[in-house]
Amino acid sequence: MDPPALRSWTLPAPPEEVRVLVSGYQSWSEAELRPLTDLQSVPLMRWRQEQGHDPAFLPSGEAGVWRSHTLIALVRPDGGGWVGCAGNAAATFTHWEARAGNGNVEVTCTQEGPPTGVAWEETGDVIGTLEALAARLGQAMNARTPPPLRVWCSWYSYYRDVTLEAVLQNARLARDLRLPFDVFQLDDGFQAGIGDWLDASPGFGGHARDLPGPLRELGFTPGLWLAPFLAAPTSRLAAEHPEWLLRGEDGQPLLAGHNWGGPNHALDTTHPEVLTWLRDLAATVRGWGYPYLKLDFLFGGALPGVRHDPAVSRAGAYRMGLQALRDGAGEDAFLLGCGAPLAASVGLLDAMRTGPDVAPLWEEESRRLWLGDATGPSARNALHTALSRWYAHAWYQPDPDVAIVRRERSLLTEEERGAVAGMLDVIGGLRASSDPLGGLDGRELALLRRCLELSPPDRPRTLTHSLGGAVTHFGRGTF
Ligand code: 9PG
Repeated sequence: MDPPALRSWTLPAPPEEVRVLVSGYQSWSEAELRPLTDLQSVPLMRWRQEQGHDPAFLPSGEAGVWRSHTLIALVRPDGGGWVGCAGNAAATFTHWEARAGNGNVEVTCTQEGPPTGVAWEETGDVIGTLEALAARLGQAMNARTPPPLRVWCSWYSYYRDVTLEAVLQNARLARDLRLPFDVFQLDDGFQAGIGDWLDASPGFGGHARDLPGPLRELGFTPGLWLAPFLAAPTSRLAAEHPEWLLRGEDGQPLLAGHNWGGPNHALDTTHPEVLTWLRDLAATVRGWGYPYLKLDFLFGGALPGVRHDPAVSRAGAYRMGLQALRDGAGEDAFLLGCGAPLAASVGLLDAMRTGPDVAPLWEEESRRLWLGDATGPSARNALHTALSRWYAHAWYQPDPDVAIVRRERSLLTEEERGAVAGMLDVIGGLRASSDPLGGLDGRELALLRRCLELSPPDRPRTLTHSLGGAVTHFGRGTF
């Protein structure tokens, strides 16, 4: 049952003239300026719902109804409109719904967790108002915005077949080519299982603790990927500590999405032993020599479920888990979130993936059309989503995901690869690449160097967007 409306407003605007900007729940969720009368995608498959949405506040499936987390903007053709934004997200999820009415638009705001203040403003300048309200939330939650970093990540070239030697080979090449990376980050594939982070996968050809030494010698900061709130049903973690798993009303461990060829469970981050485990895990990998952690699939810590401490809200439970990881990794660790509730992470993470995964192709609409899933990996989805969340600069360093400059094993055209570089420059935040550096020719390397240039973010001048033509006017660029 839906919670009661906290407040509602009737906007005197014809729905067919209004566009809606939603923020989306977590990193991979849909977030773009769209005509209000369009249909907000809702995935047909249940396991996709958990991975892209808040399962307790799914899109309605009705055309003309848009649901958003934390903030929402309704934009008139003249650029003015209405903006709503939560004042704080540390213990409370704030849900917005905009509904096309008969000659007007109905907006309702509900909250899950202890009630907190929300701002609602009519404005002639949606861009400025949204930025100001998002910045206020950032201040209220002590946002961390350290300088951005340039990262090489193993995922989008080696995927789960990554080896210790492949990462070192790329790091040696980066050093020889004087590519300006700060961090070399090992992604998924090194570990024995999801949850079993301390044991090596036989295919990795070594142990993750053996990588930081040589990486340091080559001049790079070592980075490591973890999905610390998940546990595969086949993991040693789940077998040894079934009482740590987050459960549903029926007492069964909850389904926390479906990846790596099977379902996953999530940890109950209000359980004192889980908090100790998370703190020790982060301290252990920090001790191996990793001060940069990419913490992925974090939505698992905020799923609706029956918790050890039932008095803690979902946002509160999620932050208890994050705080344990922060305590273990240390104040000076650089923590990047991914697949993470966006606003509930402010103050505990240094950077955040603000879009779905990149892929070596521009656009892939079949998932949206056939499966109702707007969160599919593509360069266009990743960049447009990150652009549509430009205000997140006040919350942490945005991570728009890696640039792909290689021409081999990529469907991106010359023009699209150039557009990626231009959009990254507009977005600001982290800069990352995953291309195998050995295969790049002079032109590709030149483009990579361009993509790695750190630049301050632009702010949009107008919020113009056409999905078909992939047009967004932001600051300097038109793409
Ligand atoms: C490692 C990868 C990389 C990548 C992350 C994340 O919705 N999904 O089904 C979905 C699956 C995987 C995924 C993103 C979304 O990728 O974003 O950078 O670290 O995990 O497994």
